Amino acid sequence: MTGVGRVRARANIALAKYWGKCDTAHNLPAVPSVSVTLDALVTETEVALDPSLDRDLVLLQGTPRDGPEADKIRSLLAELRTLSGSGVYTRVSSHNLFPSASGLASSASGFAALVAAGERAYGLGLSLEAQSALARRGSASAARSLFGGFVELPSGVPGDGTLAARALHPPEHWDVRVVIAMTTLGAKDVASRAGMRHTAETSPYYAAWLGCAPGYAREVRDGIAARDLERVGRAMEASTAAMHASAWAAVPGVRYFKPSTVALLDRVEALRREGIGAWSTMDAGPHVKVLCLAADAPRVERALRAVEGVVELRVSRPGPGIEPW
Ligand code: 2P0
Repeated sequence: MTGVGRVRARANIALAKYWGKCDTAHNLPAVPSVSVTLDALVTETEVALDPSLDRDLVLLQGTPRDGPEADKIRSLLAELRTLSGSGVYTRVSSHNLFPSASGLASSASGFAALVAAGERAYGLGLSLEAQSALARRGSASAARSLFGGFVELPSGVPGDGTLAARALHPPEHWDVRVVIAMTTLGAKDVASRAGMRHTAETSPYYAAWLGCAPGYAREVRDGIAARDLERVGRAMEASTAAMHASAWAAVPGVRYFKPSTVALLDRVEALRREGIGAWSTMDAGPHVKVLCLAADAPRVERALRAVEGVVELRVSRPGPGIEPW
């Protein structure tokens, strides 16, 4: 047993979206998703075994936490403890180097870093695939953050808890950028998990979402393999729109848009009319992420910075998977 694990993980952005589960108990996605891991959105986590503790101590951004988020963390640590046969609790300290819980996928990098640091602390020597399957139980999108570059998480089969993400291409496969335009730095109103559950339970468009999502994921995957930005961009925008339409049609509606969100989506369309290959996506929050070629990123960044309501911008290249620090 090594006693301490320190891991850096990065958030990822889904180019084809996950929204809805086919098995809530195992946290299995109902649709396949495809993502790119983002170099610029980093979480650093340390897990240290501490024989003096009688429960896991969870510090997020330096502050001790309890409540549902800490419970999810403790339940993953309990899994790792069971696998190790150890009875020793841990002190967990995790820092997001970007705004948390506002639609920037902090749960993805957070749970990926937690599982990877925890399995090192307990000296388990788990495969990346096994770590990905464990991280998925914390947050399905976290399964993808174990890997760098372009990553796929297939849809689940109810009852099969082994589902993991897999790497499709390394970061250097394609020199694209994701320009992240943040429209607020606060936490979002409706957490992803609650939003997708409510969509599945009440939206008349949820069935339509389940019907179209696998085709968009295939198109995104094939477009990435061919480095075809327009093909990826069209399918990504369609996936985003279908996901959000299903949520919006829930009763009552789950709507993540702010006025500045719509202004950004309009600006991206206008950029295309100006001849720039820029394509937008959104997650469970009001920010807009724009996929473009590296050479166009400065122009895209300038254009988005001028949109009213944009409070911060980051430009990210495809990033690596988990790494020790
Ligand atoms: C995604 N999102 O594919 C989609 C697109 C948000 C919109 O995965 O319930 O935190 O913990 O598995 O992974 C966010 O949902 O949800 C998410 P749970 P998660 O990136």
